[in-house]
Amino acid sequence: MKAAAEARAGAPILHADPFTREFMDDPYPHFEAMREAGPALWSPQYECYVVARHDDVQRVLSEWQTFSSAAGVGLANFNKEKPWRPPSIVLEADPPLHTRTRTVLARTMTPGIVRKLREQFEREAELLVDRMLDMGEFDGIADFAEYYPTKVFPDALGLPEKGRENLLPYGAMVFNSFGPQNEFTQAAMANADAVRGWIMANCARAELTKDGLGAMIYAAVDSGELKEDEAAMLVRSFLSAGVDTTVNAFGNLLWCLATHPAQWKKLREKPELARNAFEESLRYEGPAQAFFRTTTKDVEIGGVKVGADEKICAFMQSANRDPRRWERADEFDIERKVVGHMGFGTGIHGCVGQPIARLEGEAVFAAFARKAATIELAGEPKRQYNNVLRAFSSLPVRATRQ
Ligand code: OVV
Repeated sequence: MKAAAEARAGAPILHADPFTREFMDDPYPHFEAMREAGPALWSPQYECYVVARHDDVQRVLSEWQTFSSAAGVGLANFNKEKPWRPPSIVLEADPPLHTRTRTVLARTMTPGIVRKLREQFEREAELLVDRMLDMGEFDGIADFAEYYPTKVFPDALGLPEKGRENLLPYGAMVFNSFGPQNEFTQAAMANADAVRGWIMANCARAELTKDGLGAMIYAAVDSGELKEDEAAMLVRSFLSAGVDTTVNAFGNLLWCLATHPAQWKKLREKPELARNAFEESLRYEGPAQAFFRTTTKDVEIGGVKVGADEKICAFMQSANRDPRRWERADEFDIERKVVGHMGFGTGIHGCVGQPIARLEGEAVFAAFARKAATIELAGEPKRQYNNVLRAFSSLPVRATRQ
């Protein structure tokens, strides 16, 4: 205990509270101050370390032997606190368990499978964009961003139609719970039992279609790679990680385009830039702000000595704006070489669903680029406060046809 206190004293103090409205309204000056203060900061409020520079975030997310996920990837340390739900067997796990479960998940998202999904995803994207252009004025969140990832992705999984309105509340529970138990987490947990009940019930083999990605997970039970209850947990991972993230990626990119007319013009002229525009939005205004790790041993981060069993918050969205890594870090540029962004994380836990996320983003925003002439804000966007997701609750947009 004493050693830990001394080690902590070596790190600059983080005074800002990342889990407040004030911080979330404009996190970027805070990120800059965090990066400037040093490679690893200590938050006395949350009793955790914070890394905010690109190189340090990349290192913490890459060295899984030292920076473990098994004690949870939120602020809560599962070595000391009971998790609010049974831990994810892929996200909140280290090798060898993680290797086995991730292998099964990755098999459902190979290039061959993505190719088969493409036609359906593109058809739905056209319908969605046509509907928005018919409306002329629409809410970029309720009408647009929330629609598609709660439709095509669950369809691809083979999830029943009934009850899908539980997906977004569950996402809010999951992502807020990675932060402290503050007002945002408490609000998200208001209807926790009913939401959780629906999620778990619909992860069962009997509820899923025979031809979806969910059924592929259960095929790994039949081949002896997973137990039946592990398959349900991996379907739960799809539902936890695959909906709220893409919803807010869509909302954030729509906001980027509505507020950066020169970039919108470029995209309109070259709809084939949609894939890179989506990628750049994950750098510039990514939905997933941060994940935590837990140290497995004493370690040094840029001269700061960190003890074992300490929580470290890796601020991915700060890494994405670090001028040490990016030229014109605070400019949204859809033609930028954006490889190396932390929007999907990195390392063994880097987003396993990214092929599907990219397919969704490309399908929808290429359709927008082909069909729309103008796109602009029609009112003040409102922020959705979430401990980990950067999100809007409402985004009034006006768009006209080409
Ligand atoms: C990446 C991510 C976010 C949230 C939940 C999960 C994964 C999960 O595996 O449950």
